Amino acid sequence: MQLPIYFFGDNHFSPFSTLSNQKKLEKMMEFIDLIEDDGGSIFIMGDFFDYYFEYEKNNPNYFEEIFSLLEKIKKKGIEIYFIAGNHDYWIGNEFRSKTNEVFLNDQVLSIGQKKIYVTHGDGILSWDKGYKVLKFVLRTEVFRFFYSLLPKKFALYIAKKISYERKDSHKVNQEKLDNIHKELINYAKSKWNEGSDVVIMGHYHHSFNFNYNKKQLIILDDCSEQDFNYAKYDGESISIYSI
Ligand SMILES: [Mn+2]
Repeated sequence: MQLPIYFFGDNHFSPFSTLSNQKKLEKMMEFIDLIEDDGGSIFIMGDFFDYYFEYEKNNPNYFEEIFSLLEKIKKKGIEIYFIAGNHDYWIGNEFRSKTNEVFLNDQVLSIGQKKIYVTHGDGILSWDKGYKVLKFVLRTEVFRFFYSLLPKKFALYIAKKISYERKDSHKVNQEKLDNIHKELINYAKSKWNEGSDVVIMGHYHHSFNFNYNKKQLIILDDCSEQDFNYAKYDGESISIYSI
């Protein structure tokens, strides 16, 4: 993996052609223009797509524009890595071919001076026990097989419903937010104890940066129409930016 590494995610590109999608795509192009001279790698932290399910054949091309952008990025010599989020773990060979490498599970990057633990961030909170079971079921090959038998239109309808409800769940009050941070800091501590210096995640759609004894927990905000949030790791330190 080439340095510098740019981490971002939660773009939630929709399979439906919308104005919001277009604006997000323009923001992402702005970001690519900014970094392309330095080369390096982009590390997409999951939920890049709001809904993604790749069929074995006759795949609908909902994401043609995004795929061609990824191809352009790769041609510029920038490497592309991707870790699956809860909205886009049904990736397949077509998406893989646009990237350098795709990860379905958490990763530890040992490049430069720091060890970086990368996770999308879902399934960590202790009160999310039901979701942890669901996460396991949704990721099985059996589920994937039966889901792929559904008419594509119907599958898309389900996806729209799920996506809408999940978005709503991101609206939380300060007390809930404090509790979430407490749990995520504890989670980060367990990774720091295993030797990682930085724990980086997305998923929670807000920005949080916690430093403790030279160790760091970074929660990246999403990449919306207005703001493209990212972290840059140059091999020595990791900093957070927004454009
Ligand atoms: Mn997520």
